[in-house]
Amino acid sequence: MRRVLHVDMDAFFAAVEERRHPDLKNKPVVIGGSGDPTRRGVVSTANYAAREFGIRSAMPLMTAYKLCPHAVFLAVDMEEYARVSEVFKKVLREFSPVMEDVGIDEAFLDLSGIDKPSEQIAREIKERIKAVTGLSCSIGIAANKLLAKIASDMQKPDGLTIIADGDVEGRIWPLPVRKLWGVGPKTEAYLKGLPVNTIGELASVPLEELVGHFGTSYGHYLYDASRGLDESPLVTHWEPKSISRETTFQKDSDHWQTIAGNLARLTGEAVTELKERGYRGKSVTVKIRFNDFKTQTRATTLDDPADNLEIIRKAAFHCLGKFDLKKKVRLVGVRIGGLIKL
Ligand code: TTP
Ligand code: MG
Repeated sequence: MRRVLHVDMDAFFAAVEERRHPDLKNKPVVIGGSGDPTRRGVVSTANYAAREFGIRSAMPLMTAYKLCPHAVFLAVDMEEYARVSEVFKKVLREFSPVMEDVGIDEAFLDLSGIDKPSEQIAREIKERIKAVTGLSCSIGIAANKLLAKIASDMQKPDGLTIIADGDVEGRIWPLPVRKLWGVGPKTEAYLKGLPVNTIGELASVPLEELVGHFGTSYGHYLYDASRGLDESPLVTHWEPKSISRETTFQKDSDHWQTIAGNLARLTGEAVTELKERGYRGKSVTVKIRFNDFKTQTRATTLDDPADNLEIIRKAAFHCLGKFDLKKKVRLVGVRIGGLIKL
């Protein structure tokens, strides 16, 4: 049986800012535009304290300011959010290689091949994400993407919702149609006129009628979706642009031997995968993240595409030599890029 997990980070941009600025805790925080509510711009997100004042994503900053003048308004720092996004997606890939990256703060993971109860996997993922990012997320698990995404939204924040077979009538049908992926405000308004408000009511409309209203393709989609049916596969990237390995130390280290030893091991693993998959690489990049989360990379280009361990390890050590290792290191990684198929 298929098992799909959906993760959505809680109040994502705001949570990243709260983690960086602990003094923001328990204050209403609004992220949007340049962070100046007297200037044009919309709310990207607000933390839960600010949402209590009615502040929502996509609302003009000026409106948010009127609703809660004492909220803290901050500018969008996309670079930082993208960096944290990569960190939590990396955690997901540690659990299963079949991951679909859907947005800056959400992703699907195929759990079908994992031999552990759903709840346990979800708890482990939440713990790991919390440990490496300091942030909470909400997880939904179900037989397909459609239901997993609905589930992750059901108990926000810090939620964990598992939709079992047979739960569709009891837990999905009472929800408003808008909760279905692919039902936007227009379809919602149209359905209201029928009148169809809940997913259960939608499921009671005969297929021919739906096709009459919405055409063959979308009509069939709504018919299946209202029954919790969805066979769409996870969209992953099959052709790798690069092969990489990285590790976060249990304890931050400034011990050169430890860093170099790990780099040698990771390079060995990456080269093994390179060979197994029949590639040669043209570039080698080493990544170091320091204990203040500052991340640096140093790269080198090989004379010829290679899959030889000696050559690639030498290149990796050449890169390592280009770092100024003054601070403690929390993560070291290596990436072999410029891949060509043999
Ligand atoms: P969401 O997951 O929709 O929202 P959220 O993570 O802030 O809150 P929730 O706990 O309800 O999941 O979106 C993720 C991020 O995307 C959000 O933090 C900011 C950004 N975003 C915008 O920039 N504009 C928008 O209109 C929305 C909805 C989100
Ligand atoms: Mg979110």
